[in-house]
Amino acid sequence: MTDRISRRHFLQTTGATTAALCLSPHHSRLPVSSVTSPAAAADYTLHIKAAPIEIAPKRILSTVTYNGEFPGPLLRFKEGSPTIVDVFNDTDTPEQLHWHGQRVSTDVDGAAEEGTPPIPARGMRRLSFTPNPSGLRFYHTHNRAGADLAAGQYSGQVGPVYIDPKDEPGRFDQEVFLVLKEFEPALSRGGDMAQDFLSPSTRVKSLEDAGESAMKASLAKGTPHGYEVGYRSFTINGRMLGHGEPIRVKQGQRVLLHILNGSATEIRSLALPGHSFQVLALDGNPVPNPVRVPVLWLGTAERISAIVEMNHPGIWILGDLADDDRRHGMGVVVEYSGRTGKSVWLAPPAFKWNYARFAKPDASAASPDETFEMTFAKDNAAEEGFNRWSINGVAFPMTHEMVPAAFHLKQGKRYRLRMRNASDDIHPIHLHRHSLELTRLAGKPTAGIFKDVVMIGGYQEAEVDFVADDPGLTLFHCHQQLHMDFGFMTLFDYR
Ligand SMILES: [Cu+2]
Repeated sequence: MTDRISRRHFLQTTGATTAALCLSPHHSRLPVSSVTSPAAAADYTLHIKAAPIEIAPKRILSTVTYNGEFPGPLLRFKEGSPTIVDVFNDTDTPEQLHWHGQRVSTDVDGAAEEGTPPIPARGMRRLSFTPNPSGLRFYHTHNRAGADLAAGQYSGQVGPVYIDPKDEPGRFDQEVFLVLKEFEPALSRGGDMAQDFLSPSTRVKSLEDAGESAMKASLAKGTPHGYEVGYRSFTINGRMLGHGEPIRVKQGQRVLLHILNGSATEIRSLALPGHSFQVLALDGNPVPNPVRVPVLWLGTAERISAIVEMNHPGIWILGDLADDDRRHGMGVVVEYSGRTGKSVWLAPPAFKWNYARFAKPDASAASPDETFEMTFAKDNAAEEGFNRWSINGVAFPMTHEMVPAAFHLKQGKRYRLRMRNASDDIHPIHLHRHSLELTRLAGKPTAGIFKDVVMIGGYQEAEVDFVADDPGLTLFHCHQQLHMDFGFMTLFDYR
């Protein structure tokens, strides 16, 4: 990368103007605000395009991908070194590419709601930005899918980003990136799946009463449950369990796993029989207390970086705890050298997932300058059979028009979001372009865990803080595609 940067610098300083880009009539859109020098070479080039992907022998799907691959290529950046990425849209639909977890401008971030220009159909955008903060990030489409299960993140538009920090925490022998993703979605009226893996599990009676009575009233009117999405096939790095390359290890190795839940809608879990995970980072951000756990849980769009000490030789399945999903592909084989035979799955001991486990027990968070209350509610099957979601009673409009911000920030101030979930679903809540510090989970205070997606349990409360340090419209939403597409969004702006 050093060579390319010095070449770019050379071209800029010598005033070279020769366009290195192939500007066909289809590739005419170059937004001025994000252009550096047309003569500079891009560090990465992405093509959004439909392509066949083989998830198992003779099981070939067609989906929209980055560069014809699933997952999209690993983009590796150096913290603080400016980069250029050219994104070509080879489809007939305008696209948004979101740099999830990075602190970038609204012009680059990739959210129409913030005013990011689209990557035009059959056109391109050159994106110029300084990658930060370091750690495991990712890129994905930010298009609304609505009822179209081929669009948005139901497609194959997901790829990992790793921003190399100045100092890598933890010694390791091998680094493995794992992208978890389901394919072949379908709608069902199956109601909600119970999910009781979060700790603390304290529910708030008033939220439960409100949610349950709203649901009862809706069902009493004869309205069926709103649509949910299920999947026929499950993959890690685009291959169903048993059909990809195994993770090949040697006894005594320390393997650093960078795991990304690339799902549009699902929460995932992972265990490796006989092994534990030492969690170094959540959503790419190092945790204060990197303890070992037997099971990992990741809401939609969450990431975990964890070390596994390979000290239990055999042929094992690193897989999802849900038997049905694992049998339909959600797993990858871990193979010790010199071992042969069939891969083995063993269910792990019962274990509850608590983010605060990775915090320093006595840490306390700074006081906020202002606190915003937010109540999340579900209006059963209210939008053509889909559940409609609201924040403080307002469902984000499903239009292409820009919507005014509901919350107003002052630069440099610290804000607390007191989130109250009046539904029985777990919501992976995401804030664009900022980091969230977890300050209270189901009534228990905590501090020092920084994330960009936070799961809030059914009928639970959680509090998260952020510092308004990246001016511009800032999108806040549930990352579950069915929820964000049907109202579960709002905007912050800066005064
Ligand atoms: Cu949600």
